[in-house]
Amino acid sequence: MKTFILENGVKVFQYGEPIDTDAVYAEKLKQKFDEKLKPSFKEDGKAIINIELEKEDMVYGLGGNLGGINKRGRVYQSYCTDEPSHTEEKTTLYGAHNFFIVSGKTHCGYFIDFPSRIKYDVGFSTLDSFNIEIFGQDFNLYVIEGETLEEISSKFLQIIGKPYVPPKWGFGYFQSRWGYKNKEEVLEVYNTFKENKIPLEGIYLDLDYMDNFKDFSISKERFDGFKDFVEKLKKDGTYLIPIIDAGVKVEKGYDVYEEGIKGDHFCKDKDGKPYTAAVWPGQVHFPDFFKEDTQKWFGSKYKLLTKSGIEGVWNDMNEPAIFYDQKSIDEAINSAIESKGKNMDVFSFFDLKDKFANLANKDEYYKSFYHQVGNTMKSNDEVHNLYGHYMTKSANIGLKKLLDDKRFVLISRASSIGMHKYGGIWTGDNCSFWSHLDQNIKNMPSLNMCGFFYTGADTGGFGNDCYGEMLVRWLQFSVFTPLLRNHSAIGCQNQEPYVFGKEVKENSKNLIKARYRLLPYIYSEYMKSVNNYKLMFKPLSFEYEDELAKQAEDQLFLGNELMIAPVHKPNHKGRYVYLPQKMVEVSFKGDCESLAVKDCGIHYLSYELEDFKFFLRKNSIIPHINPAMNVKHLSQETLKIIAYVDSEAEYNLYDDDGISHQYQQGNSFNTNIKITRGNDDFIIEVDNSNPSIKEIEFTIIDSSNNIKNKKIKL
Ligand code: MIG
Repeated sequence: MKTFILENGVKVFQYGEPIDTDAVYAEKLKQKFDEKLKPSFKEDGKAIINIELEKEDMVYGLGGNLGGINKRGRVYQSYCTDEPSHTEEKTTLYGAHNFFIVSGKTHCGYFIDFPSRIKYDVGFSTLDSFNIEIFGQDFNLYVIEGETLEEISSKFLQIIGKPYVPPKWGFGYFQSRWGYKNKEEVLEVYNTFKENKIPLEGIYLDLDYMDNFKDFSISKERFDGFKDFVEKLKKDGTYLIPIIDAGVKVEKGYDVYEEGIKGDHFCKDKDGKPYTAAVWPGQVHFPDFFKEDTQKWFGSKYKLLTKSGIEGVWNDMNEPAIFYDQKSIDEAINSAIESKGKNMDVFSFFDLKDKFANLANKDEYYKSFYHQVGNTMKSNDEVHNLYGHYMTKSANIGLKKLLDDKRFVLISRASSIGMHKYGGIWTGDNCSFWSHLDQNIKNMPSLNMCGFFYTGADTGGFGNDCYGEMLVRWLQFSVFTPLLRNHSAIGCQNQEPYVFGKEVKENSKNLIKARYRLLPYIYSEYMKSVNNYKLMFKPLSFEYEDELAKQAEDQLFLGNELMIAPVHKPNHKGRYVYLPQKMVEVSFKGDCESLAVKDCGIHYLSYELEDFKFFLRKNSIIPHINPAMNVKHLSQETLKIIAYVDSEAEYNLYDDDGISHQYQQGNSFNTNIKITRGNDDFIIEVDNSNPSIKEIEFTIIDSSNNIKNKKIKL
């Protein structure tokens, strides 16, 4: 064991010879410490860590896993998996997010930097024991100490580096569906949004646009004239975002396949031949994204899309998902043939059925192909969780070059900590279930803790049939999430905001407009979180220590100003909300807003389908603007302010060009607004460097529900 310290005081315990995972960049200085958690190293090659849990301890983090904000009482695994059924017993989904905080009388954060399987039993088998099984003995353990949960999260964000930043248009509303089968159908979606005056930032293109599921190909039959189509929509500020899958189709004459073979870019089987498995295109090879020249090569292929005007992509199936390999499907087919005509006993029947049912994503597949990691070959299993991470790194490198340093939208399904630098993630194939809306709420702060800021779930649910009430409720929450995308699976009920009748259409439209109204705030909070290593979404318990705050798992702070408390159950006309302090309930109805001061405590508040509500914290200010059909058409000329001022409130509205990487050099606009309560009036001070803001309209409420309106020309 070796020990190090990082500049911000984080302690590192190095066991064995860990593989570089691209997660932590901070410089390590040698220093001696006592072990904080003493792993035991087992003969089977695993390492075990055990943390005793006190009754009051809570466990936070673990990113995109299912379960609560408090992770106690469940088992989780880090092993990126294409798991299309997010039911309660599932332990692993698409991400490997190995950061968590144990919080009770004291708080401590831990990051296990290891690229293969880790199993967390958080007080499941034994109530008071947190048992961690690491499937290897070479890893770094980071111990992050601090006085508060916010301090620990912040220190962790510092050592993993700043999250990916999309262009400002990435914060708009996106429509998506697997099964928009041709240009005409996509155009119809675009036109229907227009006719109904529902804002639309872009449309995601799923597998349907490709020629035979081939990466970097466009179907001539279904998407002829792709470039003109892309450019035409873009003129109006509407972007198309095509999908790219991890596997490259094995097909003679197909350029990506041929180049991949020639350049030795594919993962190898045990005999050193390109590894073959089957996914959407049938047989595929997987690019070996662990090799730098493969990252560069694959990244450069995105040119086929960027040259048509594309400025955003989504990377899918990069766990990597495998439907079957030849050996396993042959075995299944052979046992079916052998059983033909036989009187099978029930167990043989189940065996046969399972042979087919369990073909996808078998453990043995991941042990049977290899990556070049430095100078050695490692089985995918040994470095499994880095595959999607490096695919997204490859796309990031490629797009940055191809788009001349312009920002782009890039999201990935699989991820591990470190990938947050290169792209965002969506939370995969959820369903149109109320419990999955609830899960979406719980995931936001956990994902933030692990560095994933540009994230959101498929609004309305991916699998199963959505219906009007559910879509509206989902939007009432997801209009706050940085990635806002309504996506659904082929074969399910369509769930565009206009398909469920007039009322749902109007309500959805108002909610999407509310997103555009709040965009300056959402963007500002996103950028400040990135720049200052802060969480954008926080559980209430990060600031309040009372029992009700700790249990409030369906309410979140967004920045320091807002608290959100969405309705996530059917047939409700409102909900109980816990206010840990005095706040103002803000309701947007159409273009008007109403404000009401609420005392600290539990309230039953009405929240109807035509409402949009959030809570403004005491002594806080939020900005908003008039909505528009997309970011290109937004104007900040008149900035509007809602403020709840008891004594003094201040807000710094961050803005920048929204398209370049200039923000990294600190090129930004700042509008600092300070409101102080004087004897009989409010004193307003504005310090503004944003040339696009010409006037500010204030609505200020005090603790006695008195409202004042003011206007300032700049
Ligand atoms: O096997 O591309 O999570 O968003 O629509 C399914 C089709 C493959 C999984 C993604 C989903 C996408 C779907 N993909």
